[in-house]
Amino acid sequence: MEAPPLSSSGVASHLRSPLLPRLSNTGGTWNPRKPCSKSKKHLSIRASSQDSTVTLLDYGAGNVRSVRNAIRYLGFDIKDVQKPEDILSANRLVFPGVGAFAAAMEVLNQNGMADALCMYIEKDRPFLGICLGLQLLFESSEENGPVKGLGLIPGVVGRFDSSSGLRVPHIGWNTVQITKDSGILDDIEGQHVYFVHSYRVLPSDANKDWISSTCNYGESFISSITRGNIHAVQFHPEKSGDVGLSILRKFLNTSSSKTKKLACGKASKLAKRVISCLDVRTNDKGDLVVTKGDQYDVREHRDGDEVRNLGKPVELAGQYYKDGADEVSFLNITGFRDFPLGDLPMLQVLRCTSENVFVPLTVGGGIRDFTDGSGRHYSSLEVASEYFRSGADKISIGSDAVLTAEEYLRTGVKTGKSSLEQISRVYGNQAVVVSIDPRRMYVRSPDDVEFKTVKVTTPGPFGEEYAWYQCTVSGGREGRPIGAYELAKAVEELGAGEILLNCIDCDGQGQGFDIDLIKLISEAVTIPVIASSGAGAVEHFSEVFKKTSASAALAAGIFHRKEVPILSVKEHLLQEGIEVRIPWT
Ligand code: 1PR
Repeated sequence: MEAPPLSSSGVASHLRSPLLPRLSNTGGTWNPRKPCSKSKKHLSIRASSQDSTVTLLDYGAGNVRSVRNAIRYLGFDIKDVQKPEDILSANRLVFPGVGAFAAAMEVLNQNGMADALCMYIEKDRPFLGICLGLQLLFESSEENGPVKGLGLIPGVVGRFDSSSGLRVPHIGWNTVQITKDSGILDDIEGQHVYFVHSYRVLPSDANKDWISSTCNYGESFISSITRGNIHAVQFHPEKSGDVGLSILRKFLNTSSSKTKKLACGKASKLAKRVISCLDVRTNDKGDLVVTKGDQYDVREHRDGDEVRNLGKPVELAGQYYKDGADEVSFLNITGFRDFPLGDLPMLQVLRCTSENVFVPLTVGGGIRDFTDGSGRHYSSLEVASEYFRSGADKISIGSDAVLTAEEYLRTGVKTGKSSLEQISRVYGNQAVVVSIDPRRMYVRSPDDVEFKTVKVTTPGPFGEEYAWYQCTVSGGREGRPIGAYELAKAVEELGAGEILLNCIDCDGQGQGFDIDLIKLISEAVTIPVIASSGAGAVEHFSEVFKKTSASAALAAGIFHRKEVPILSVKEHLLQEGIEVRIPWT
């Protein structure tokens, strides 16, 4: 099957919700300058009587499964918007905007959705916009623009300024300053909520009456708006654990007895994240299990050389969520040789996990173009789309990104055709992680290699004072002619939103992170870097955050072997003066 072509919006037609094909059949063309309120007269508000039903506006450009799951988890049914009248008859409308601004406006402007939305909001009907669902309410966006928005609130959506070293996208758990009573954000002062975005709106005199909270990230930006029954938030309540569920619960108006009162928190800024990683593969009996290697070797080397089995992926992910993990990552470690869409259990793992885990989920392994035995072609975009549809918030690309970066460095040309470029264009770079699997290579002098070296803290076996970090593919099986430094810089240019930085030498050793490597990479790029490999004690986490600019630390074995609970890691970090999210219990 050939991948369907991208539309002018950049949204592949196969990614769209059932709404989209019908909309595109109207023959309407998108006019970015078209105001949203031309043909309102024939529309009328008609409230539905179904109280337990939430109407969801999903225009099909990304993962709204998490929002669906959170709404269902809170005991509500979902009615999908199929036509503008469904917006007007909604009792409560949730608009979890995802993807790019222009693509969203294109869809909304077709077939009167934008008009219906404006009318619904102007009539003060209960509305909750999330992320892009907030930004679209403003006048215009600079994202691939200028592009006109719904124009209901004065203000322009602009990109965070990374010129002075601010890491963009703004990914992670940050706090908000409440500026007015909104009814739904009462409990979140001093608590962390999850943000993931590169664009934001600044407060101004013209929009100040709408603002209910601001957030500080390099500058103060609008994190929520409220007027009457109209609410919109820049962060993701559906990914903000119990704090986020409490916001959704309040919006959905469940009885107050069910609403837990959150303790007032002390959070004040962007938290360093602690991520739990589950390396997943099929064992020799054909079961999908969580495994863990020593320097990437996952076999026991006794009892028949079996794949180490550390538990069931869905159960472990659920446990880590309860224990306070800020994110959960699944790495399908044999994805490089198996076709991931053939790996239905992995998709099922994502679906089941996302029903009960309300923090971000990343999935990696095997994301690349693929032609199966019968000659059928699958694009990497299709593979990623299936992962997003199944509940992933971010996808992680390993081997394929190495080959893409090599090609880019050789030719100097961005083809736009690589997995990395295509997925980040359609889903946004905040949804694309590049996973690097480097191996330390000692050298006597930086002149010995063409790649960037570091002066190592501990000299090599023959007294070598320098090392470069060689990238590998296929789960560390093949070394490539590119260094981690060169790769990191190249993939940032190609559209990666985050780097997951492993180290084969440290993996599973419990001796601490490779500080030399993490310092090198986190200072080379302006996107967030996740330090990975080697955690064996709580002190290793504080060390990596104090000595490097890593935004997050990922660990596997220490948690799987139950050596240290996630909460103990966080309490230690707090004692060391490092801000972390303490989940509400
Ligand atoms: O190349 O796009 O198919 O992606 C494959 C993905 O699977 C990559 O992200 C790669 O890192 C991962 N992978 C491949 N083989 C292995 C293996 O272990 N044999 N796992 C593997 C890598 C590394 C970490 C690990 C940390 C923390 N695992 O994610 O969890 O090192 O471990 P620790 O805290 O116990 O030290 P593609």
